[in-house]
Amino acid sequence: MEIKQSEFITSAVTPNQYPDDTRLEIAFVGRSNVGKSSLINSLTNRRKLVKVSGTPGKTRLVNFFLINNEFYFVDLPGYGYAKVSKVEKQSWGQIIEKYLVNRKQLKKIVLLIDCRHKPSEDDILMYGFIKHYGYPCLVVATKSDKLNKNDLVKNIGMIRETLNLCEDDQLLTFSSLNKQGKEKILDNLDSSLNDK
Ligand SMILES: Nc1nc2c(ncn2[C@@H]2O[C@H](COP(=O)(O)OP(=O)(O)O)[C@@H](O)[C@H]2O)c(=O)[nH]1
Ligand SMILES: [Mg+2]
Repeated sequence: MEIKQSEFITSAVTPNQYPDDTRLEIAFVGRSNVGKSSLINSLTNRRKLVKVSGTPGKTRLVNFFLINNEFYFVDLPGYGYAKVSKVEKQSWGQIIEKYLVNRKQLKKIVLLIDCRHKPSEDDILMYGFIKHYGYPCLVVATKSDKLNKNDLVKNIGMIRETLNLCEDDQLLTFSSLNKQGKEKILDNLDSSLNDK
């Protein structure tokens, strides 16, 4: 799949603000600073479709981008930012949950994990959430340029194990610096969009 066109459509908090559309969706989620904006920009060949590392943890919005006029990328708010209050954490959970409940056009969730670190409690909860609602998941281990090959292989195993990844869910690595893994991720998303 090649992404030729990408366009910001809207930011939403509540479901009545989501686009009134039945086109399929792929959602992206992960802790803040994991490289989510950088991944979306790389996949869409855009430098600034999504803002990279502004104030971490400050965006509590679900952002919809129309891709190739065919489907949406949905950028979910990042989590795990240490300085947010309990109330903010609750509102984050509610925003995510409202989106995940019953989203028929949602074909896959891309969960981003920094390849250098063991998945956090929040990452484990998020993966559980995704599986609870029954969505297929692609785990992307980000910032692969930061590790040598041996350590990367080792950490991929560790991430799989820590998340207790089910057999159907794939894990791919990615670097926004050298674009390692970009084609495989696009192929993976393409097949999710095309299987009926
Ligand atoms: N070395 C390296 N740094 C990255 C990579 N992806 C993102 N970053 C850096 O990590 C920080 C957070 O990136 P961003 O995309 O804004 O993360 P987000 O908060 O998850 O949207 C920024 O300083 C990026 O330049 C990567 O693949 N390799
Ligand atoms: Mg971001």
